[in-house]
Amino acid sequence: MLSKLQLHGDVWLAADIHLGPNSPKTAHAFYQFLQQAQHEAGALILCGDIFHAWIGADVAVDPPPWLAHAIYHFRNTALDLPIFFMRGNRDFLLDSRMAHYVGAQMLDDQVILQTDHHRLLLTHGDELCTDDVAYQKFRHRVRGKRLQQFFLKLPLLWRQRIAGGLRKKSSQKQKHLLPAISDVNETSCVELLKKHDEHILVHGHTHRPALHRMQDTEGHNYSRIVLPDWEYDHTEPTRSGWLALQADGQIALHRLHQPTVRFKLKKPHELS
Ligand code: LP5
Ligand code: MN
Repeated sequence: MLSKLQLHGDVWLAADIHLGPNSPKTAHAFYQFLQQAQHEAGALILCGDIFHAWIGADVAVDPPPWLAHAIYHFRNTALDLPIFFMRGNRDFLLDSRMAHYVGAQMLDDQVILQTDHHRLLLTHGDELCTDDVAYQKFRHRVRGKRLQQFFLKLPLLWRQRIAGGLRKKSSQKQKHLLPAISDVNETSCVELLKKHDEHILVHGHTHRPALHRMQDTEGHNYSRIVLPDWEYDHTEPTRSGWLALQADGQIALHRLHQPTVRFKLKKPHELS
C-alpha cells in the first residue's frame, strides 16, 4: 500500500531543479518561483532532483554559499506554505531530518496524492525507465541501506569525488543513449497505476514535459503528466515550469516560453 497525502486548495508540483554550486541563474529563477508559490499556492511538492547531487546532510552544517541560499529560501517559503520533498535519482540520500531542517516534509518515493478534485500517483519516475537496464541495476545497488551507510561515513571529499565520478559517467552516457531508453516505459507506468488502482501518473526525471494518454490491453484509459526540468545556466533556450492542480478542478502545465496548457481529467468512474 502506498502512503497517501491529502492536500486542499491549489497544489503546485515541480521537479528536477538540480540546485547546486554551478547553477546560480536556475537557483535565482527557482527562488522567484518559491515566492510566487508562497502567495498563490496552497501547497508545494518537489518531486525529486531538487539538488544536483545530494551527498549527505552534514554538508548543511557549514553550508557553501549556494546551499545557504537554498536553505534560507526554503525556510522562508515554508513559513507560509507547506512544502513536500520527494527523492530523485540525484538526491535519493535526502532524509526527513534534512527536510525538517528547511521546513519541508519528506515523502515516500511513490505517493498517492489526493487533492480537492484529483487523485493521482506521484513519483520522481526513474524507477519507470525500465528499458535502461544498466541504470536499474545501478539504482538497486545505491538504494541498498548498507552501501548508503558506508558511503555516508566516508570523508566529505571522498563523497564529493564519488558523486562527481558518477555524474561524469552519467553525462557521458546520455550522448550515446537512444532517446527511447532514457524515457519511462509506458507498460511499466500502466502496470504501476493498475497495481494501485489509479489512473493518473505524475512524474519528472525525463525532462520531457507533456500530457500523455495511455491505454492498457483491455482498452482502459490512463493519463501521464511529465513535469518540466529547470535550466538557466548551461543550455539555451532556458527551461522551467510547474504543474498546478487547481482547487476548481482545472490542471495547468506552466512552462517557460510556452503557452500554459490547461485541461481537465475525468474522474476514474467517468473513464471508459
Ligand atoms: O542524472 P542523469 O539525468 O544524468 O542520469 C540518470 C542516471 N544517472 C544517475 C547517476 C546520477 O546522475 C549521479 C548521482 C550522484 C548522487 C550522489 C552520489 C551518491 C552515491 C551514493 C552511493 C550509495 O542516476 C543514468 C540514466 C539517466 O538518468 C536516464 O534515466 O541513464 O544512469 C546512469 O548513468 C547509470 C549508469 O548506467 C550505470 C553506472 C554504473 C556505475 C558503477 C558504480 C557502482 C556503484 C558505486 C557506488 C558508490
Ligand atoms: Mn532525475
